[in-house]
Amino acid sequence: MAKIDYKSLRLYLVTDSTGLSEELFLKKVEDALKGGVTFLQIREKEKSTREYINLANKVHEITLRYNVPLIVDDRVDVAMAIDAEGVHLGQSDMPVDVARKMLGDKKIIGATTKTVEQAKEAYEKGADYLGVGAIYPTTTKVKTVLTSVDTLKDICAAVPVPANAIGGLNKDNIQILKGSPIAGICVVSAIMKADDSEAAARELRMAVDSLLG
Ligand code: TZP
Ligand code: MG
Repeated sequence: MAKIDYKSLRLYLVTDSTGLSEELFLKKVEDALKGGVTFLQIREKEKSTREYINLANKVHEITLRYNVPLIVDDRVDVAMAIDAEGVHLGQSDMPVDVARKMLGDKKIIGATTKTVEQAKEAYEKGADYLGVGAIYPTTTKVKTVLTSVDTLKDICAAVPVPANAIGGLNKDNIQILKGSPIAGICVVSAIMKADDSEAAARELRMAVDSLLG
């Protein structure tokens, strides 16, 4: 059986705790899940390992209640420490095949890819899904370049694993993805920066459901 149900990638929230108290951050995470987020990645760039593990454990308690997979950005050690459902690896992180050896076959491994070549390599090394972007410029702190929708389509056609679009996406601009065989979208700000993260997730979920059918 496939580890990931294709539809579970539909609305993928990547978290950002910057500027939020822990209490408000955790509330936003839970609100987002109430609003219809289907997949969740904890992404922390500034925290110490201990802080990352502490926060990830708290997020995991919430995601388990909503039956939504929790993926840890970059850090295979943190993912193992909290028994997360998986890890997400960028092009400068641990190679996918190395992570696969450490995590075993049951865990989910996602990979960021911006070209068909990177996508094929990630798939061949054992990635379960791909994140592709940035589709639009992003205000989230990330080193990235833009990826065209044509490249996104080429990636979807080149590999049998599901791919999600990421980067600057919100309910008003995802029409550009119409006709791309993506599994879903990944967002940070559209939900994390919304005053009401539950309402934002709900509206985004409706928009992505109507986009992808
Ligand atoms: N990778 C490519 S763009 C991006 C990441 C992590 C950030 C997306 O954030 P936002 O706020 O949805 O543009
Ligand atoms: Mg990374």
